[in-house]
Amino acid sequence: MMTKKEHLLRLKNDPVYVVMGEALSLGRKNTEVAKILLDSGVRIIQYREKHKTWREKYAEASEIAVMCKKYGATFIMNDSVDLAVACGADGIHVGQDDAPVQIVKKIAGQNVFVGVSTNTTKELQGALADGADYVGFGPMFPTSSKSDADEVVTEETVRSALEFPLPVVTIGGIGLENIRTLYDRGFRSFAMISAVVSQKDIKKAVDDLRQALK
Ligand code: TZP
Ligand code: MG
Repeated sequence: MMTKKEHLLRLKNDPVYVVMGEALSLGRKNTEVAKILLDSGVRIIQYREKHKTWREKYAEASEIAVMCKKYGATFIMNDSVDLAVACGADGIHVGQDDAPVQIVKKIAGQNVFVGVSTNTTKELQGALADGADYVGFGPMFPTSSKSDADEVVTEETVRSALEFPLPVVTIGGIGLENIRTLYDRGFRSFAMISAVVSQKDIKKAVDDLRQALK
């Protein structure tokens, strides 16, 4: 079993973090996509479904969690602490309107790591003060994958993110055409939905993204 520390080290060192979303997966089921991701070498997977029922989410997320364990991959649940605990997720990712970090830790325990979505310097500072283990930061670019996405981060906020003491996982509109620019700017972790799960050949998409960072 991997420890929380090992999962967090991976967040720092493995640039590819894939967020799943069935509506964007070209008709493939989340469980199917998860298997392809794992076979493509993806080791950080977030389960994110906004419109399924609790039971639907539980059924597929627990299946994916088992697959991730088998591959030694890191499994992160979006939004719901109860689903994360029920599935045995390694981490939980919460937004600014979800349960605060302290509450997440109180419910899920100290062995689960917690990521918080941030869009401003104030939110970055808040996540640090609250005890987050990593932050999601973005949107870096416009995206249509999230209906209620914030504005693209400002240049000033990018500078605070680059000096931030926790792992910073950039998100929003990231793909083959811009990942290298973010890397050259100093970012080291990239969360992507459509650039991976909306590609017909997911393995090739992942390989190309990793190649762009070499
Ligand atoms: N949070 C901020 S932007 C975003 C989320 C979940 C969507 C990212 O999707 P894509 O397809 O990688 O732009
Ligand atoms: Mg959320």
